[in-house]
Amino acid sequence: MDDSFTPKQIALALRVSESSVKRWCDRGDIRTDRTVGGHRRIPLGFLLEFLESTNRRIINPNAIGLEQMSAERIKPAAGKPQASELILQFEKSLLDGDESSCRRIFSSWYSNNDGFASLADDLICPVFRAIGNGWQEGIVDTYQERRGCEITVRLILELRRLVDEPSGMAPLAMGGTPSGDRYQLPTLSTEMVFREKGWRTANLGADIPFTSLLSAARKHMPKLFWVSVSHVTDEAQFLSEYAHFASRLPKGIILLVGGRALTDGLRPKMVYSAHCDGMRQLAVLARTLKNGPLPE
Ligand code: B12
Repeated sequence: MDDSFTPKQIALALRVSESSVKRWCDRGDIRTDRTVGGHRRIPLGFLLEFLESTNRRIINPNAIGLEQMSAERIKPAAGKPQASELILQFEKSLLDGDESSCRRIFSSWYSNNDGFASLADDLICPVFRAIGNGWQEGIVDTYQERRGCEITVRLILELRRLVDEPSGMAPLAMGGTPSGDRYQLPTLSTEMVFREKGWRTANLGADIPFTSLLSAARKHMPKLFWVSVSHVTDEAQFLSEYAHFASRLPKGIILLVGGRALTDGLRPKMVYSAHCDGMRQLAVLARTLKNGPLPE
């Protein structure tokens, strides 16, 4: 097999348009060779580099004759070969709305890996990233994305029931997403990680005004309050409302922030006690803080 491909082959393999692939080649996102006649050719190594750096995956390996190749060679950076298979299956099952298949993959991943953090960081997050890219490219319909979220929320809640109820003495972690942010999966995942690490938890849900988040914190006095930020409509308004919230949060409550929308431009303008990029990092923090003293 010739280990280099045309943009059209790559487009079929990734299920994106050929013009997108050509654009990526011309922007240098995918390193590209040229034939004597000036046509673009993408060697396998350069394709793998691109997949790793963008967390994309090959959806249709047959298009580039990769069906013979070991899964190891087409895996995303962090996954095991077996894991990459499950990732592809999970994405397909979510897009098909096949909840039973999604449940099987969820359980299999959960029992073979180290806790919920891996499920969130290594399965849910990359699969939804791919679904988001598919939606952007127009090959995933909006209803497929929404239904995928609904299914995933239900599966997480099913898992939640399996995690032992923490004792009444356990510290409380509470949080949600602010106004305009409708993303349920990140805040629900945050709750799961705390719960697994033995905290009592209260996920307040999505799209809650900062004034109301503050009321909840004052009423229940959790040890930790998380603010999950996946979407910011107006940065100036967000920063002003956040600052008001953070400055009035009762002293001693640990303020944790996280989420895709906390860019390097935004986050330095916020005051908080801790920030995590992902659920694995959060799992370490949750374990460390559980028995630790409250900060001054
Ligand atoms: C599902 C989805 C939606 C759904 C969510 C429904 C629901 N019930 O939750 C809805 C319909 C709300 C939606 C709407 C929109 N969406 Co949307 N959406 C997505 C999608 C496909 C998945 C998001 C998700 O839940 N991922 C799973 C979670 C678990 O992964 P994660 O967010 O990356 O979180 C990880 C880390 O960031 C971290 N983390 C996250 N939060 C927190 C919090 C704490 C405390 C901690 C410690 C860690 C942490 O840990 C997580 C696990 O590893 C993404 C694609 C993508 N790249 O993610 C697009 C995406 C984010 N959406 C996008 C867009 C454009 C929109 C809209 C603006 C569309 C529109 N025109 O209306 C709106 C804005 C919505 C709003 N006002 O909130 C774009 C954003 C582009 C950009 N660069 O800004 C994306 C990237 C799709 C794309 N490729 O174009 N969306």
